[in-house]
Amino acid sequence: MKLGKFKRREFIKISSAFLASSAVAHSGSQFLSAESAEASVKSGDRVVKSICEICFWRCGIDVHVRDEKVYKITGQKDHPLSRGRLCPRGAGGHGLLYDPDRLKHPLIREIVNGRQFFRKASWEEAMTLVADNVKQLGQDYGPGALVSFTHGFGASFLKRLCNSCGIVSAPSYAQCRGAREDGFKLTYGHSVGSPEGVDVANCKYLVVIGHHLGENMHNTAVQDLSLAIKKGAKLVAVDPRFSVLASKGKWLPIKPATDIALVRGWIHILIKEKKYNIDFVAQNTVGIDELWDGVKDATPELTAKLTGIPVEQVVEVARDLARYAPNALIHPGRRANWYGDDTQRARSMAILNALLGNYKMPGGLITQKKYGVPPINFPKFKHPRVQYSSKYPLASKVSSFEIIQHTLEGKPWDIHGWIVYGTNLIHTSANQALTYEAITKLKFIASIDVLPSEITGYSDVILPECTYLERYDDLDDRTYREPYVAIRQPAVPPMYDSKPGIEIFKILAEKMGRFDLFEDDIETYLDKRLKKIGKSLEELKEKGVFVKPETPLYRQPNQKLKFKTPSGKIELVSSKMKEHGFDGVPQYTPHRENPDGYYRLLFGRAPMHSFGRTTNNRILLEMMPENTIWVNEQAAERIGLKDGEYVYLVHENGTRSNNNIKVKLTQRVRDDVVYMVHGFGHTDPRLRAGYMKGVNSSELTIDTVIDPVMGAVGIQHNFVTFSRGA
Ligand SMILES: Nc1nc2c(c(=O)[nH]1)N[C@H]1C(S)=C(S)[C@@H](COP(=O)(O)OP(=O)(O)OC[C@H]3O[C@@H](n4cnc5c(=O)[nH]c(N)nc54)[C@H](O)[C@@H]3O)O[C@H]1N2
Ligand SMILES: Nc1nc2c(c(=O)[nH]1)N[C@H]1C(S)=C(S)[C@@H](COP(=O)(O)OP(=O)(O)OC[C@H]3O[C@@H](n4cnc5c(=O)[nH]c(N)nc54)[C@H](O)[C@@H]3O)O[C@H]1N2
Ligand code: SF4
Ligand SMILES: [Mo]
Repeated sequence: MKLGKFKRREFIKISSAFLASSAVAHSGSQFLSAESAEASVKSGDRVVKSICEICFWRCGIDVHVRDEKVYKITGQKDHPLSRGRLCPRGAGGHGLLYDPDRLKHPLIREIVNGRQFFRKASWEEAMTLVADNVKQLGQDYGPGALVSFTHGFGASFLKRLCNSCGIVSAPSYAQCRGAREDGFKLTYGHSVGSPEGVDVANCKYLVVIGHHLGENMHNTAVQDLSLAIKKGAKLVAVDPRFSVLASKGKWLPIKPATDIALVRGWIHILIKEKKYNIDFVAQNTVGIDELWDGVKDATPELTAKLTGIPVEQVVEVARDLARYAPNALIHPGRRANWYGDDTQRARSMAILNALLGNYKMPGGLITQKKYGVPPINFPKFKHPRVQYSSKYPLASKVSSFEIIQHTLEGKPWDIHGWIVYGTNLIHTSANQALTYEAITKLKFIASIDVLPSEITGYSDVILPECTYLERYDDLDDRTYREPYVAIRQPAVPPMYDSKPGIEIFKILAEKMGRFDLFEDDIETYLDKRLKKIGKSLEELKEKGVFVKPETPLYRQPNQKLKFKTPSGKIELVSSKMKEHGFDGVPQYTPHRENPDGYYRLLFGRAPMHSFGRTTNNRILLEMMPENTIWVNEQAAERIGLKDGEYVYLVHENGTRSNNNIKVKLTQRVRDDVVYMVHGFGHTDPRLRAGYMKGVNSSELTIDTVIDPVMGAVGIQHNFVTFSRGA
């Protein structure tokens, strides 16, 4: 294919007839409903131990197979991330496997008489086309001309390929937890990690700020929360919305975007009343005096005025934190990129934890370890590389949002091609118009996905990966409180003409003349890795997971601690922040207020869905078929909105949502915000079950405020109103 053949890359909505016909063929016979998952066990059934991929927690799963069909998925007992249980999404994962809308064959964009469409292609043809474009872009435009966007565990093999020749970025840095990770790293010398290094199960007093655990359903994180509640832990939920978590404890309905002011207020009280852990702070931190200078003005009265939380409650929570310390915790949260000052909010939370002396104490912040299976070192590409350097001085990773901007601007270097694996950039990245414009400028896009998600409609080549239930991936060996290594293995062979990522990237490497980047087959590779720790693939396939015996989590009283910060101590005042001209002590700066008649658009998760990746899953759609817009009852009365009616949402800049959304009137949100679950409202009709069901919040997350420290994309300064007209 000639580069830049499609001057205007149109979104291809309906693919050719074969897709429809094969979908029909599979929809009746292979799709299993939730009821059939209840079927009792028969002799001859087999159980395959593997790892879930419906979200990024990676629980251990037992995949139950009968007559070569997956009929049930349950939680692996011995896997530390599932402990025998799954969340509803993991249990309904076979809804993805048997989704009749799955990508089934490689597809290539064609143009005939001005009409663009996808035609079915062989793997040989599709992969040759990808390899030729990759090589050509490199020749014509030099290093960095091709970049990759990846999300999900399966991306490890693409990373192996790209790390040596291109730029890889994931939306989880710019749009999810980047600011949290960097904020904690600046303070403690290490980030929080995923799964988070927190000992919630043993916590006696837990303050959670804008992290609605229970609706955001990370399996063992929720199990730990239930354990803590059972043991009598007190909970405080700081959220403009009465979350499920808020219903289990104290609700502080904070005015949005004022959280730094609240945390500064708490720091003020702890220092003023000398209720912080004076010994711990003296031994392990630097900057307490400067911290006090920096928060002196954050009186309880001012805090109450800024946040809308009554002064007595501000004081009560601060004192309770001190009373329960060191078994008290300010949870670091997860999706932390909100308002453009998020590194500072994360820093403020990190500092408050330090004052409580909860580091490596029951119920506090903990550090975690890997099981530690050494990697196999493959040779690297010796390509010239772009020296990526972010314009944000303390960015620790590549921002996917910045890469999209670079693509559009053509600087600091030329980007002409994207490889997109496992991330639906259209619905994931803020400011859709920017993404569309960047796409128009590109000469080549290849996407690797399991579903015809929106991004694939803009691609030149679509490579259908088989689902996580049909493939091996690399070993899961990441940090956790109980170090473990787990296996993902196929429960059933790949359906249709789909392939595992490892095969796709091996073919691509070979087409680029590299035969030494991958083993001949994945089983040999995994076995070789496991032999390095004296184990075998056979054993891991059988057990599913190896867990290290007890590793100590807590510190001894007065144990000397060392931190990887410039001072070697916890930095209450950050030397690096100061060095780069930022406040060493987090300050609060007021944010934009609602324009008249507009409501701040907030969003979050629902237990039965993961973003847009499950909103075409028939099993999960049965539990939650669409999202709703939560509107405060009094606010609705003022403007005449009725419960259950469908409305369009209109952004301040005039953009209207593609679809309408059902109104849910409730007392559970403040009257200055509206709230929806993110991930609904697919606009690609190939996703037949999820097409136009509800609204996608990303259509309205248009305005961004970028964190000057590390580039986090704040997307919560978007204001909407309602329209009944189509
Ligand atoms: N407006 C708004 N934007 C947000 C958020 C928000 O709340 N609101 N949340 C942000 C957060 S926290 C995150 S983490 C990101 C998430 O962003 P994404 O990870 O992009 O989320 P998804 O929309 O689920 O897209 C995942 C894509 O991977 C595909 N996929 C699923 N399984 C596989 C697989 O096994 N192999 C391959 N190759 N593909 C697969 C799915 O079909 C889908 O196209 O979004 C961020 N963006
Ligand atoms: N079921 C399910 N669970 C998931 C996921 C999923 O898709 N589905 N995704 C996973 C991923 S990748 C992530 S990052 C996490 C995200 O989970 P969280 O970290 O909990 O983030 P959100 O889901 O965006 O929820 C944001 C919460 O913050 C509140 N909020 C909004 N603005 C403010 C504010 O100004 N101040 C305060 N204090 N609160 C505010 C909202 O009302 C909402 O309750 O969930 C994970 N768990
Ligand atoms: S939390 Fe749920 S969706 Fe996420 S990996 Fe575990 S079972 Fe799967
Ligand atoms: Mo996330």
